[in-house]
Amino acid sequence: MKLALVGATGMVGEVMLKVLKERNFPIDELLLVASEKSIGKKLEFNGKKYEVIGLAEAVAAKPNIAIFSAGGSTSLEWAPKFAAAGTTVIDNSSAWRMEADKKLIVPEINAHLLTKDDKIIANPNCSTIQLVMALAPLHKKYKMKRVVVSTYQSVSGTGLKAVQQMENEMAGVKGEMAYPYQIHKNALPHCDVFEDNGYTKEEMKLAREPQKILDDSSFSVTATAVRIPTAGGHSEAVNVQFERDFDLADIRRILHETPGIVVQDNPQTNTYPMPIYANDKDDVFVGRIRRDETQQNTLNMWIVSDNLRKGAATNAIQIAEYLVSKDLV
Ligand code: 11C
Repeated sequence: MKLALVGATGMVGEVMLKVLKERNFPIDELLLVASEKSIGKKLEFNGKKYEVIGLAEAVAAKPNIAIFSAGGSTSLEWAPKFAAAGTTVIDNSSAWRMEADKKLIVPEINAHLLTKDDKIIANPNCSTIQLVMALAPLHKKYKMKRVVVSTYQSVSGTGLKAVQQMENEMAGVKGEMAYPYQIHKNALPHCDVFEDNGYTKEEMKLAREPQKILDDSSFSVTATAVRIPTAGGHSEAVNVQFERDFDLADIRRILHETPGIVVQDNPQTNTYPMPIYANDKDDVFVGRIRRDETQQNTLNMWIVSDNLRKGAATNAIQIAEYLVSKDLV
């Protein structure tokens, strides 16, 4: 297995290396790839030093799989070049997600759709992944009508510059700004850029990606995405209206039995998911599970997950693991 990691020097790239090692992903040859300015840099993996190479050199090396975490424009330009060389690309950016001929994969939900012909596979947005992980098994049984989600997103979703902005502000040090306002002691109802309809791109990803992953356009999702001064993971307050009435104990049982979900829910002991617990873990944590008493067949819950792990690196590596296990690369 020849594996290329494109964007190896970035924040998600760093987590990718950690997760690859933890999961003992089978690698015979590892190519660490980044933009021009990082070529020649040395990175360590599994006790061995690797020199970072450029994209053209990596395409020429014809890896079996290339996991991209280098932003949309790099993916748009380079993923087709890797694909043309026979490499299967797993892309973390939003570049290909909504293309009709590209699959949008959360392995626990729809990896079975993948074939040898899928040469560019899209990894969903981090806030979408944790949302659909909890919604998918509930939808199967009770059929969703409408979802209202409000997110509380980690600065790590924006990248290193944003983490540094928060740390500088906490230390009272002046520095570069990743956001239009301070993030320390603040909440910004603004994740990613604004679109013409008044929603942000992040909100529209939440509104559109779940239908594609669940292969069902019969339900709708509306979102408000908010950036908060935390670094450990994204949190989501989720209100779900179902077609059918449900039993709360059954909702808990379904979530409890779903691989990748951990239920943390006990008001008596102040037990609920938080980024400080989800940080550096692969699971999606669900709590505050309760009936919406103002509307029929409606549930409220709180979902937290590490956006750099299940929301990015882990999900992409699980896709790679699936491809290897089914002999699709
Ligand atoms: C954030 N969800 O937290 C974003 C980061 O479309 O893959 C990932 C952006 C994307 O701001």
